[in-house]
Amino acid sequence: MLTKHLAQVLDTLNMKALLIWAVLLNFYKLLKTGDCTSTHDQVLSIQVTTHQQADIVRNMSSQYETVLWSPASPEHIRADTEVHLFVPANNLGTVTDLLKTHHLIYQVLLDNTEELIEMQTRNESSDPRSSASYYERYHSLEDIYYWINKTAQEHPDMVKVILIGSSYEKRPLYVLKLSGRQERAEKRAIWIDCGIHAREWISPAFCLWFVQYSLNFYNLNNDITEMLNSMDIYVLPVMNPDGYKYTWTTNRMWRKNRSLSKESNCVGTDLNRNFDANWCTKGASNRPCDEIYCGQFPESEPEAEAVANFLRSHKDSVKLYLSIHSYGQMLLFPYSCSNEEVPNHAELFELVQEAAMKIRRHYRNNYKYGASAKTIYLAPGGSDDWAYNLGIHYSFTFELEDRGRYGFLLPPSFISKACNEALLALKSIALRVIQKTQPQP
Ligand code: 9B3
Ligand code: ZN
Ligand code: ZN
Repeated sequence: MLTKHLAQVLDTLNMKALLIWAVLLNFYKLLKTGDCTSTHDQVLSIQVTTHQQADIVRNMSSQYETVLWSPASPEHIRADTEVHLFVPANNLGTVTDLLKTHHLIYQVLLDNTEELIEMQTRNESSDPRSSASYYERYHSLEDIYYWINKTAQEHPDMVKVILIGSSYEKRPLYVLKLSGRQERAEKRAIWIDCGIHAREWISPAFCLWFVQYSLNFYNLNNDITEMLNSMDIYVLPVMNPDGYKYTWTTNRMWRKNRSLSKESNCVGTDLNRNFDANWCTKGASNRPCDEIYCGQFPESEPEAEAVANFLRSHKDSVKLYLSIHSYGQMLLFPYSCSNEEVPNHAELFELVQEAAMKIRRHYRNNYKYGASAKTIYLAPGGSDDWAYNLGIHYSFTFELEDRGRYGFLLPPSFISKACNEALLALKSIALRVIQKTQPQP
């Protein structure tokens, strides 16, 4: 009897303790995540409606310690633009106060980017509990170099590694040359580059995905078999190794390469503004501190020069040029550097339209498509425009997933869908280009 009573008393005490504990815990959570006291770096989506608001957000993005995610540069912020802005925790109060003062509508797109970054870099060294394959994870630069070597060793009949140059910090730029087992006299070729921009991690992931798919499904999938039998495929998995490395070690939001400027303390040139296509005109910047800095002169950067040299020496065989970026879900073609239409605009438009339609059907996902200048923004110095002017008249830039939900911090679980979509578009375009460029007997 006594023991029963005692047990009841103890029980109520326990309940009370639990209650107090729960209240304290919630209070603590509130403190940690409360609107104005977030302890996390965030990404805000800001709705810019008027010209004055555009001026404010443009200034804000350059004045405070923030990183513009979309558009790539403040000058592209106009009335009626959706702006994605990364704001470090220590600037969040100031930035959101300013937005509120100017009646700018915003929402928190990502309220804890550190957690997402942790997700992207976790199970790097094959976590045995993870069911995701090697290709459904992001990889460090060292891992990718190791993978290049191993892939070539395991498929000596189909893969050759070509060193095309080195980066500013003297890292090697390796291209994988994929070839089918059928010998043909004059082999045409496809060029694919990934990782021009350091923070666009899905891009190198796609290059790895594509190589793996090609090797596994050669002689099993008709499309890839036909592609590899008629074309050699050159794949550059990371055009900007220094920048990519930097995003893994120091700053996840880095875009440019890592070259030191002579005129200022700022680091990095935008490699996709460094090619010789209306170089450094409107849509690029001559200020070394800007995200879209065009560099000292066209091909001033060793990474851009290496790619340009390789393509110049292979320009007769390369029929299709493809550059992989993120994010935004777009299939783009030249020009970006001019509002002018290229001579085969209609033909290129049909190719991306068909590819986008296939993505819509298979994956229920919408991709925008069209000439870059009209679809994304006017921007000179891009690799696709340069390749086009070199004579590679099937030249494209893909912007992979997503549309801004996660942006550059796309979780690993989305890699397979993003890559399969791009693969479908690539196959669709490549097979058409093979038909169109059939050598005349
Ligand atoms: C930019 C240019 Cl200059 C081009 N020729 N093609 C595509 C783009 C868009 C990418 C960029 O460099 O800003 C998007 Se990340
Ligand atoms: Zn945090
Ligand atoms: Zn990019």
